[in-house]
Amino acid sequence: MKVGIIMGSKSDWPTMQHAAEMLDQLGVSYETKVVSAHRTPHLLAEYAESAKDRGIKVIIAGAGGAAHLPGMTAAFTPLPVLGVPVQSKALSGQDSLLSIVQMPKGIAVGTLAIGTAGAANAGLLAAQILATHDEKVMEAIETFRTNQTDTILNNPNPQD
Ligand code: RP5
Repeated sequence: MKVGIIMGSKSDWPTMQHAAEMLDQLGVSYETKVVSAHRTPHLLAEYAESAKDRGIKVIIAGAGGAAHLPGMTAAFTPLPVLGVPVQSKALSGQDSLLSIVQMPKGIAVGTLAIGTAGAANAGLLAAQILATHDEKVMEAIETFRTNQTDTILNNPNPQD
């Protein structure tokens, strides 16, 4: 598996499945797992510390509320970590976004948009990172882009 998709709770899956779907579309292998920074802190350490040796190249971490998961994961691994702020009920994901994006200097987390767009783009960005060393993935991304552009150009009328 090239990408690890982790999330703080099973309740994050409806959001995080968009990252998985994007990777499916681009032919990139991945694993999925619930790993909570708060509820399973030892599992988080074990997962992040072992990820590189297991062959994972990029980690996508989604969490909501006081969303420590991406930052703590990044603290335990030198792999690139992409954080997805899950849309929380109480604060619509503003809490998740600020928790993930405001990393102090020295430990980097690449933060995506709140919700499903962020999750899909995390899958896309993970594939783009892999594509720098994988010509097949690069071709899949270029095809994805071309199809996306053609779909819009071939359907210019918003009323159709
Ligand atoms: C976070 O708390 C999870 O990432 C989730 O977004 C949020 C709520 O979790 P549940 O109470 O639904 O399990 O840790």
